[in-house]
Amino acid sequence: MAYKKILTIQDISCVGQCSLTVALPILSACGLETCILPSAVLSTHTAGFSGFTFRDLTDDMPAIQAHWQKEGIRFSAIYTGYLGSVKQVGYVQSILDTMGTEDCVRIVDPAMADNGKLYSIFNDEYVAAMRGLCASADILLPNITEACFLAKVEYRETYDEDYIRTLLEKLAALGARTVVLTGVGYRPGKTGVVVYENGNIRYYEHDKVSKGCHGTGDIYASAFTGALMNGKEILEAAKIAADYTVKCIVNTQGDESHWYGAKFETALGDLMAALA
Ligand code: PXL
Repeated sequence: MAYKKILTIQDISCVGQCSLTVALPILSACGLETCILPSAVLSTHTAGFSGFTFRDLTDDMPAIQAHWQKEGIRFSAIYTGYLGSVKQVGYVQSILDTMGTEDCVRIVDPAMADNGKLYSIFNDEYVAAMRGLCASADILLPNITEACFLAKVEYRETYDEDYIRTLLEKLAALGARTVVLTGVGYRPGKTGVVVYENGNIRYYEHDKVSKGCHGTGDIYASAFTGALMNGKEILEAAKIAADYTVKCIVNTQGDESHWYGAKFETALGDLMAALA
């Protein structure tokens, strides 16, 4: 495989096992040179800790991009996650549109919501900005809550295949070529991932671990990007990422002191083996 340089844009939560502290090691383990653009620096993530600090890095972005442009730096993939502000979404859109190689894959994880609710720092204005970013994505990687906010569809805990198809059609209309929708389960004890392209739906069902963990969306998106950039076909990459994420959650079960994230390091060997 040709050596690939990829860029990931998301926050640094110094403690909490999410975003860049997850993406960087996972992508490196997948054999990819991983460049980062931190969207913000937080003392911890925002889901369960209180009193966290938040340093927004929006205003640093144009100069960083300009320097990379001057150096002729280009990326084979650009993968975005949790961003810091509405204004920043515009800068990230410019990076997606201009900083890729000719065959660059643009992956947007609209990391902003879960379990029917937006994360604490986000609002409707941010959701509207995210809708714009979807148009620059080759692959959009939402969970069902994010998909509902983006597509303006009512969030439901239980649903059928027609509901999911409508959701996917509305999401695709925002402009992404492919949608990979996570956390789709039609039966008790099961969940899965749906790949939607050109009106076609493919589905990978797997076991649902009863108690989920924070940060698993970031683990999933990072492993998916790593597998895809190792030449795996989209559904195969979606499966590899799902199996890896399930292992990370299983390996974290029962450790109450580790409520804030998943022990993704413990299963990196399995991920690397799946790519070999
Ligand atoms: O895992 C998503 C995520 C990323 N970054 C920060 C978060 C969260 C989820 O809550 O708070 C700062």
